[in-house]
Amino acid sequence: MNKIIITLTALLALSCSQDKPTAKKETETKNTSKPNIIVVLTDDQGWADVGFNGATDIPTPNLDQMAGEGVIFSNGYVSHPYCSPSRAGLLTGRFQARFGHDCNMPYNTENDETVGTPLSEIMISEALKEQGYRTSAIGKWHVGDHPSLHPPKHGFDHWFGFPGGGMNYWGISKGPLQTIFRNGVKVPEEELNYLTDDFTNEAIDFISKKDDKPFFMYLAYNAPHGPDHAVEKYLEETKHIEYAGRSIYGAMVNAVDNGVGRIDSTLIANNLKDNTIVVFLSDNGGRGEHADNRPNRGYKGMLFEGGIKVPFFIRWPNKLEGNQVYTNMVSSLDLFPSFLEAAGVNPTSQKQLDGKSLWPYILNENNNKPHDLLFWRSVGGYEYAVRKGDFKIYKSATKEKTLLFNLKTDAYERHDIANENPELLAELEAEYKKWDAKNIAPGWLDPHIPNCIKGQKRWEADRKKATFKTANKNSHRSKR
Ligand SMILES: [Ca+2]
Repeated sequence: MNKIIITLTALLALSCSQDKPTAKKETETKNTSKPNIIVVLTDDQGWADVGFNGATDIPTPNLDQMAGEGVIFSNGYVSHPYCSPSRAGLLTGRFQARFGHDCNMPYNTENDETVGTPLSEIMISEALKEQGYRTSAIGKWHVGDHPSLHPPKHGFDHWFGFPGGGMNYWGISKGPLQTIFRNGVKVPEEELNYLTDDFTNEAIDFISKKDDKPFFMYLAYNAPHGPDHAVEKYLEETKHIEYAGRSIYGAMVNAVDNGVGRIDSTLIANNLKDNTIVVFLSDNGGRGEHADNRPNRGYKGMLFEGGIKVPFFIRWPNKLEGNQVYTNMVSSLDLFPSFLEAAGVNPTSQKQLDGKSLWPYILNENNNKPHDLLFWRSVGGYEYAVRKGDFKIYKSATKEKTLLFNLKTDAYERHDIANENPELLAELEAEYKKWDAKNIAPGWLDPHIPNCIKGQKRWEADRKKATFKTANKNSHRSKR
């Protein structure tokens, strides 16, 4: 057995709370036919906010079961620490800096067709459509506000969701970016109950349609991104969490888990489970409040591990054995070439792709690492990071320094070893420059830089406040 594949213990022999029909293998689609593909993307979910990564407070029984039936990535990264650019990378299979998609779309203006992932970029949906797939995008879009950049223009046959970066969970319309559309037509608000459930229902409808074609579904829940809205059914599941904010956040995660479980039951009921690839991941590290990124430092927006390392698994019963953890680093950019290969296309035929097909690695056919190096660039290099093996540099704007960490001995990135290792620092800086030479400047800017500066100032002020001595010091002492 490959030493980098570790068989999971009973930890992952987790039971599922749902009753599921037993799959009848003999009626399954033949192994040789093109697999269906579902990407479940969550929004701002922390690394440790799933049971399969150690959460003990938020119940995610369905995700845990499915992760246990596939391969969990313990060093799974996205290509950007926040929403829009990360999605642009995932959907195109390219470092989004290649086409200047370094920032979220500006919030305060009406954006035109020049702001977002341009149509000249090929998305997974388009490549799979060429291979005979029917394609669906459900949930949050956020890679192009303008109608000329919406999912139907990027190769999706079916679209149900909202164009912008966030929205209330009740489906109440507020301008064109926060309105639920189905194939470009506004969905009446009375048809919507709770978006997480609404997205699940739409996904089940799409999967259940009888069709000879295989399908590709990009199911991008906006949960557990703010605003913090939940319904009683899910709040009931997290009522043991005493910290109210996390109990609501946990309910939002539980709603996703419930949805994914219902989708899995649908796959089983339609004899599709064995030949359907299901990938689950978050679009970036957990949000600053209520999420848990431990054992990683930092959160969404930062290039510490907490901003870019995400809960991530892949399941394909026809090909992949379950109970595996793959520990080498992989990227969300690897999904596009992996899907192409699964659909029977040589992934190297698409020269623009930056990722690698993961099948040879996770099927134990190739014992090398998929990546020697991974790179991150935020807002045109305002911050950047490079990971090579166990080492990582992080040019942190807020810390005003390029930090160097050994992730093998210091998973939490507590000890900056840059000063003691100038040669290694210089080597990784040179790798960044070489990689960045192929990128272009950001096509537009967002408020990330002022937000980072504000966040750092608030952090410093809070810590300083903690040192203020109060006049009651002596009286407090005398009481003891
Ligand atoms: Ca996000």
